[in-house]
Amino acid sequence: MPPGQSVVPRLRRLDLGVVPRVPREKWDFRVTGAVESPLRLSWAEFDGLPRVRITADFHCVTGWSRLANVWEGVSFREVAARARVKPSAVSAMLYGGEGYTTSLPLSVLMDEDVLFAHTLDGKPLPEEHGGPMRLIVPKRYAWKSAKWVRQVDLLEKHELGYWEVRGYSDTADPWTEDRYSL
Ligand SMILES: Nc1nc2c(c(=O)[nH]1)N[C@H]1C(S)=C(S)[C@@H](COP(=O)(O)O)O[C@H]1N2
Ligand SMILES: [Mo]
Repeated sequence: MPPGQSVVPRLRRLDLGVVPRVPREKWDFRVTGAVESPLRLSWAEFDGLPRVRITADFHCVTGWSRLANVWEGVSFREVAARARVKPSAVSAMLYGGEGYTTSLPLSVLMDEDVLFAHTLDGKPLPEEHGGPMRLIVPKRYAWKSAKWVRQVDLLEKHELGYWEVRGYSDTADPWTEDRYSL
């Protein structure tokens, strides 16, 4: 366990208090910015992409960890390859459907355990935990795991997201208790 964390039996819901509810037939997922082939995927198209499954712990900066979550979804790598990310891209901004943002360097996102997850513990991802789809970045504190992702924008210059501009660490490594940037 990373220092300062304690185990909880279930994920606790933590967000800005707004759940964006989008019917599957209106849902889309866009990949924009520094890419050769911008993508706009319908739910059916996204759901049809090759799947990966990982088992990973989830560490919230407020001190709880839920261990051994089984996430299934589409790897960031897979999406990046389909959009043909330009060599000039250095990072990406993730947009949650309710206005939340977070960003990560491309080198972190290209890790094989980073995925756009639509399934948790064998069931469709519950709405309050980011369904129909969220990012999962197991090696970072959970605010990097954006819920309700609708867009990923590839950047040629790194930018900060919602919590990162409010004093939370941009690197967010649980193992070094890298919680705050102040
Ligand atoms: N879209 C969106 N994603 C978000 C957040 C949010 O407010 N909006 N909160 C983050 C934070 S701070 C945490 S701890 C996790 C919590 O995920 P959970 O509610 O599924 O446990 O979601 C992260 N992703
Ligand atoms: Mo959090």
